[in-house]
Amino acid sequence: MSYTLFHADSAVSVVPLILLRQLNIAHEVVLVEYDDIAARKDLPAVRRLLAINPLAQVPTLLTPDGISMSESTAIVLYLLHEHGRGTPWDLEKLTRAQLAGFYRLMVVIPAVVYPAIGYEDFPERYIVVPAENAEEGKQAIKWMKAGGYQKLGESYKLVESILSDFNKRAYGADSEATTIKFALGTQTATALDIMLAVTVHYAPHPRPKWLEENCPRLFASASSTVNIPGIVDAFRESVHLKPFIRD
Ligand SMILES: N[C@@H](CCC(=O)N[C@@H](CS)C(=O)NCC(=O)O)C(=O)O
Repeated sequence: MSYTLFHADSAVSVVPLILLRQLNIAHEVVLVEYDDIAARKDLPAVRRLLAINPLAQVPTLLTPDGISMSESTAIVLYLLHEHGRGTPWDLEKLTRAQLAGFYRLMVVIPAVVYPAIGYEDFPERYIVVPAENAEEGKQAIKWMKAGGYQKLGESYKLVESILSDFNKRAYGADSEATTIKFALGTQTATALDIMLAVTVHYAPHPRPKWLEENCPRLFASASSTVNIPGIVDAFRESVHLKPFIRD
């Protein structure tokens, strides 16, 4: 029995997809269309997904024991726990300080950044417009989208400030001037870098310019990760995840 990953092109499920590949874990991918799951279309793959996750989210991962897992951070931590020991992705390699930064950001991303993506991309999901107020509803959705865009920018700037503060505290004030390749100042990428490398693709438009101008540290470390041989393939395969590829 192997893992089964429910995955949609250009979705957050690219994170566990990269990790499954990096850790050489046997897995099957069930590809779903994002629009089909959002519309709950009556299709075999969508029915299979709904049966194990009522929110029909990607990623959803079925473990070899038949346990359904959602939430990218939970999935990443589980895969590292089960298969990461002794690999370049082993969390044992991190210092205490790096581990603190790792856990904080692994939760901040899905708790703060991902919801803001939804406010901007799908404002209509968060507002119920009575039929007789259809016109005002359109205006309200426009305002909600504008507010979502603002929140989205704030959430990326929050990640930038956490990275900047972390690096100053962990490595001293001069660390700003040194070239730190990966988010937590490690020599090789961590699973957090994979998470950030995917997350940067949903930053405010224009991408990648907005991120480079507003979040230079995040931009630099995520661009390094996107372009790692073996990881870059997952971005090349995706329709919308190309702006950070260097070539
Ligand atoms: N907090 C979740 C977010 C996953 C998520 O919302 N994924 C989106 C695609 S990027 C999704 O499946 N949306 C389906 C829907 O909302 O209907 C995680 O970190 O895995």
